Formats: sequence, C-alpha cells, structure tokens
Amino acid sequence: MAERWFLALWPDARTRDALVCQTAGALPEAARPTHPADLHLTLVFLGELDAGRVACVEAVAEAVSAPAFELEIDRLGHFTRSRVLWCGPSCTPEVAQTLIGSLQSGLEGCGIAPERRSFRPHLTLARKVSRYQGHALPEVVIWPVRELVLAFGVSGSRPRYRAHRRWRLSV
Ligand code: 2AM
Repeated sequence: MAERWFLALWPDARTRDALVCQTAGALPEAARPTHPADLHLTLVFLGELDAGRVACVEAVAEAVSAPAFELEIDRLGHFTRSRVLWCGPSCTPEVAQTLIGSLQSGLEGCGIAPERRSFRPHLTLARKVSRYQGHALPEVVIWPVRELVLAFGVSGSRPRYRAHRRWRLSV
C-alpha cells in the first residue's frame, strides 16, 4: 500500500510516558492499543505524495515560523464510526490554530487542498473500540510542544509511523 503522509506533533519521551500512564486504565480489553512510539497528534493529513510534493511540503514546513506552545491533554473521547478511542486537549491554543492555518495556506501552493472538516485534535490511543463512556484523564498531562514533524505510515509494521523530518518551533 502507498505511504500516507501527515504533519503532526510528536510527544517527547516524558510526555509520551505520562500519556501512556494516564490512559492505561481507560483501554478496554478487546481494544487494539496504539504502540507508544506511534502516539501523535495530526495537524494536517496529506495522504499519498510523490517526491516532488514531499519536497514542496518540506519547504512549506521550513518556511513556517511558529512559537513553541503547551497543550493540556485533559480528556478522553471516542469516534464512533472509526471506533477510535483518543485523548486530546479540551482547548486548542490559538497559536496551534495559527500554525495549522499557515501550513494549510502554504500547502495550497503544493496543490494540497485544505481540509474542509473542522479540526478535531486527538491522539489515537486504541482502535476497534466499539463503545466508550468517560471523559476526563485522571490527571492532566502538560505537553511542551517544541517541534513539527513530517511523518508517514508504513502499513503492517509496528511501530507504524516514521518521522521523515522535524522542525524546531521557536522558543
Ligand atoms: P487517526 O489516528 O484518527 O486515524 C496517519 O494516518 C494520521 O492521519 C493519523 O493521525 C490519522 O488519524 C490521520 N488521518 C488518517 N486519515 C485521515 C483523513 N482522511 N483525514 C484526516 N486525518 C486522517
């Protein structure tokens, strides 16, 4: 299967461990949990890209200037149709919305149309979760977001995602 690309935020090891710890109790037995190294929050889904488009996306990410920020991961949620259990922030800081807007407008120059659906920030914790009730994490995890990552998925492998390039956000 062709690689599917996306721009995302990847938690540092400390944040990832805290997320794993805070969400472990929420995973139903039959769920298919995400490999900890695969935990991430997608900002822009890109889909299949040829080499020229990858280079164009890299140039857009390179040109974007955005400050580092913090995300408060405080809630659990469930996407019924895709049967995904997730955690995420109740509030998305304006700086993150601005970063997404800058990326999307740059990506239009690569021929990548902006997502029309509203942004639902989440980290997929497990798949094949048919039903879930519950909303808050036992403790809020403060995630210091310091970099933007261009990644792609490799089907059939675990971990499933590979970071292709990373860009530091300014501090
Ligand atoms: P998910 O974890 O909720 O499936 C790589 O597949 C990343 O892109 C994942 O974060 C995935 O979200 C997201 N993704 C996959 N298909 C998508 C789509 N059609 N639109 C938006 N995001 C998508």
